[in-house]
Amino acid sequence: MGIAYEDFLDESYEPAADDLVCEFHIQPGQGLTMGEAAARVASESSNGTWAALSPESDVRSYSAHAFDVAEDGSVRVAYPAALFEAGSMPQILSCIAGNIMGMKAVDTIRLADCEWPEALTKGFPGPQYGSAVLTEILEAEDRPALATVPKPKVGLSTEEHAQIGYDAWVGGVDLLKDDENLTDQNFNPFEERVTQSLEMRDRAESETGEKKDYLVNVTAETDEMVRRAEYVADHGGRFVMVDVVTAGWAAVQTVRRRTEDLDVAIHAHRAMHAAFDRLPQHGVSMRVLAQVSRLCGVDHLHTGTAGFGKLENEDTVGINEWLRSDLHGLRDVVPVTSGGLHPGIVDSVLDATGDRVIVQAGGGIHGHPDGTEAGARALRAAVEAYGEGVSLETKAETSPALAVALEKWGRD
Ligand code: CAP
Ligand code: MG
Repeated sequence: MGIAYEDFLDESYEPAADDLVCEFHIQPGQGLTMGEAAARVASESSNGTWAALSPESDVRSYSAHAFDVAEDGSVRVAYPAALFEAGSMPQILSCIAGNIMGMKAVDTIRLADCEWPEALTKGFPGPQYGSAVLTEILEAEDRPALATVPKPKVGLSTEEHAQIGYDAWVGGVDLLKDDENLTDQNFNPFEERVTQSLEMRDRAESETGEKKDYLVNVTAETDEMVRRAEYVADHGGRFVMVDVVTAGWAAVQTVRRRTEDLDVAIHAHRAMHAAFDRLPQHGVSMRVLAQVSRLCGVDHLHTGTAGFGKLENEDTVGINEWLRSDLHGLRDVVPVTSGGLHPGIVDSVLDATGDRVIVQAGGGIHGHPDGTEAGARALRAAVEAYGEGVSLETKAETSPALAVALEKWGRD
């Protein structure tokens, strides 16, 4: 029994319950119809190749099926669960987002969405806490949690960094966060930063009576990243931050396994996601990167500001909905809204994202004309106004810090 390209197209295919079903958007390569290009995608991402094969045994049960081929360029491909090593994200991605990304049979190809069957999902741990962090580790029952990243991103000394953390915490922020390019440099070494910042956290906690914490960037080579996560836990930290795309999914899986015993939650930053998702016709969508992040087990994930702020975002609202939806019993993930955010746009952003999110601002706090503490006060007032159903302008009448922020940055 042979396997040739055309064997992978099956317009009448009905996916089985255990199939991983992927939606691709493709632009066929020169001279190919949609159906021909779709068949090649299904072939190369499962068990076919450019040459027709005649294996002795029947390997067809491991073949993918391309179906629902639409002239607008969308196609669904169903992969039998047996093709995959459940629990290995690199193996799964090598199939569904591997060689096909560079095949000449398609001019462009976008992995837009996946439907994850229970058979694969159960190989992954999912988040340890998910939205339970908002109440189990923090005290953000009835409002979004607030986070801030000191700016300038790099170059501050350890003392300056810890002091900024303290100012932000007492101003009303819940979480200090390291920036993605701050790891272990000479001007602000990792271990010193952790101990000094956590000391400041304890001080801020006892002065404000609120729970405060620190999202420590542990991103590094995998063994070192695990060592850093242990260091954070040993010194009383309850969160680590991992830059998940640059670190790689295997590393994220390792950190998740290790942090199970450490009882620390994982904050996922997503630097470099735009290399995969910015061009809408090609690559891997942020929706799929978010799905992968949840399976691998992060507790928070940056998903953008729904079009407000400084960065291009893809489908923040739909992705947030997916992160909160049921996935065969895995915990949810808290979306983090960030990137050019300031008090004057908090209400519009929260209208789009909902309020079970972490609101993160760097420049929108530290760029406040009266400094970090006032900036934190302004952001907290803006978020509280939203919860109270009061306009930012009305709230600013009793919050001078918010009034200054609105004056400085306006409302968009
Ligand atoms: C935001 C930020 C975050 C981005 C990441 C920055 O700072 O710290 O890394 O939000 O983007 O360095 O740009 P500002 P996203 O608040 O000063 O803009 O959340 O979209 O993944
Ligand atoms: Mg940053």
